[in-house]
Amino acid sequence: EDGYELWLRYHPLPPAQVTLYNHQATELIAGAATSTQDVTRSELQRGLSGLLGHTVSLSDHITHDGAIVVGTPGSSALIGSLHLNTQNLGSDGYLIRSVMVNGHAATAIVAQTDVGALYGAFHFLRLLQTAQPIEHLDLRETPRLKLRVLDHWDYLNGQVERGYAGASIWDWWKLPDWRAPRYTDYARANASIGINGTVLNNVNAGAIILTPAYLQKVAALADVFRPYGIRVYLSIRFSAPIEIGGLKTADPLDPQVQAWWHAKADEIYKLIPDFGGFLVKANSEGQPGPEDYHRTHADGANMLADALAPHGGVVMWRAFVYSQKNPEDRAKQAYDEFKPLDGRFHANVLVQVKNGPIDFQPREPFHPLFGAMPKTPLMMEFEITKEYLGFATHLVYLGPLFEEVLSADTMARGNGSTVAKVIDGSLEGHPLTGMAGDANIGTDRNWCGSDFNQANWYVFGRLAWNPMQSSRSIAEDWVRMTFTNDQAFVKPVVDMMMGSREATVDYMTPLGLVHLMGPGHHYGPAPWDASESEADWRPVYYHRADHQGIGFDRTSTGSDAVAQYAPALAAQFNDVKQTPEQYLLYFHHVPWDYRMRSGQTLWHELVAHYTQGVEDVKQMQETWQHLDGHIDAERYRQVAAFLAVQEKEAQWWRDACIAYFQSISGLPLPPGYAPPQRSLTYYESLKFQYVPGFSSW
Ligand code: BDP
Repeated sequence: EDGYELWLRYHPLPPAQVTLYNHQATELIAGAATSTQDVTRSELQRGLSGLLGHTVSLSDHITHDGAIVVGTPGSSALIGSLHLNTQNLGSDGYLIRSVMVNGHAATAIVAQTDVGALYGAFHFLRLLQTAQPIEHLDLRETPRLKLRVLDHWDYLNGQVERGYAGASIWDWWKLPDWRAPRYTDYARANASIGINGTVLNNVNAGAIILTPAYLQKVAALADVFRPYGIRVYLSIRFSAPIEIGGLKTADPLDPQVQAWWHAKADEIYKLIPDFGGFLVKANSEGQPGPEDYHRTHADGANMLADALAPHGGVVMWRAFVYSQKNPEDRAKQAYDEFKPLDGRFHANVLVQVKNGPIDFQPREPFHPLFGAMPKTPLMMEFEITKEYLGFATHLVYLGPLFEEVLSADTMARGNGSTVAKVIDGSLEGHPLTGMAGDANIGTDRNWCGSDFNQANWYVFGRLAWNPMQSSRSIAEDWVRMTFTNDQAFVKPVVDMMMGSREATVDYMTPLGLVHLMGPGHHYGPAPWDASESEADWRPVYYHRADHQGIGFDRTSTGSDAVAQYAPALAAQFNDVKQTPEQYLLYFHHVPWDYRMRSGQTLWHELVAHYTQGVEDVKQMQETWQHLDGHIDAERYRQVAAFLAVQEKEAQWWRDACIAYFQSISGLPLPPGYAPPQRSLTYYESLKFQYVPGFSSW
């Protein structure tokens, strides 16, 4: 098996399971009057016949016990006659109910819209795939977030920024004439987890995507995705009116510029009536933006929003601003620029905020903008691709990272004001809500560069549907669907996944350290590095280790970044004793001999964490070794090989970081800890060329 099927792996279930399910899957009653109904019906046919090993016949009325009926009251008289309460299901929700119809037991998958029914069908298949009972069903699901979107960092030349799974899956050259079958499988996978939007191109956008030839290509993709309830969005270049419009300016308050964007929006919607809208990275890392004209982010976002509003489109305006405005502490910039703009954005703008204030690190505190802009819908941005967490080869399940952020308490409206409640709109009553994930998808046969990376795409979608879910239960579903229901496999693998992120934090950046990765490419350790042109791209800027101690002082006597959090949290983070130790060096510069809660010195614990990270990876390898034979050899072997890479690189991380920090602290290793295998000079001498996702753009 090569992993292409992802979690939609409809292989025959064990015979005992099939016998049981056969009673509840005797026939399928599903309309095919619309394209969405059509794909729903074929997915159920494909899934059921794959899982049960025989074709489930189609019927237009119920003739046996065990029928499966799918659709909406509006499109099916049979479903209408069931009088199920479909109120409040909204556009995407669904019911799955065991019902009696004319004396026959049946399962009804019912929604108000075709897309809702499609989501219900995928959920029903998941029940079979994960070996759940299906005879007394009473399920009701509605998404908590409206926009559930993948952001592709794909360039039109086929490269994927921070992509570790091959090239871009969009074959722009052959579009619009050739619509690769893979696009349909991509849509199926996304719809199966509720993803309903895709931004096709990189946030570092060129203007070309907005030219007529490319819009035709975009429209072809939109046609493929439409039956699956997926809208396309585009990243736009703010200066496009100059580059492809022949204007002299891109000033958002200039009437000609406004007219250009209005006309561009009209042109797009003529081709793509359900176009989603624009994603914008402006005045960040060299991108153009409204500040080039002394206008604010709100001026820029609103100008685009006004052009899209007549068509129902939205603007996702990123808060990831990053320039040399806050040299003292880069962590503060987004809050400083955006907080004053709260209330100034038009109704169809979402401000898209990365989960943490630095940049998708293995661990950092939640972004202080969450809870700080009550009048603005804030959209979460997670990075699914593992730019800072070992690329494709390290096994790191991101569910616990996402869950940690979503369940963090902003205290914006007292206890319980979690980030999840900020982004689902419930805290401040926003109807427009969303979550974006920077995709980890490429042309590799297994889509994501490794089998376990698929779990990160999966958990993102499931959490975007409901950010209150537990990442463990999602991992369990994924393992069952992707590999097997064999409990002897499921339990240890889920445990391994759940511990994998903490292991990575330990061998890369424990105790609140961030951004120790190699310059630019972000591969491997380089805590010594000071070569980058910008101060806040350099690891030494972040850890600030000196002979006395280590850590970034963000307290009131330091950069005062703590003040960007709600007062109760600010007070907690300001106090070294109250700060959770996992964020210690993020908020405080602490002496090497500082006593930790364990009674050990900081230096001792730092070494202990680095060492523990390596031990944990060894443990993961051992767990996997015991599982040989439970799954196919092809996937088994690749995971085993990648775990060996991870072990080697965890050791490298540990040794390089300990060697470097020891050269600064001047302290001996605590007793019982092995010295680094090589010298600091050796680790510093390592250079990397053609690193994936980086070197060629
Ligand atoms: C950084 C990545 C860079 C992205 C940037 C962004 O290194 O490639 O362009 O984020 O999100 O983490 O805009």
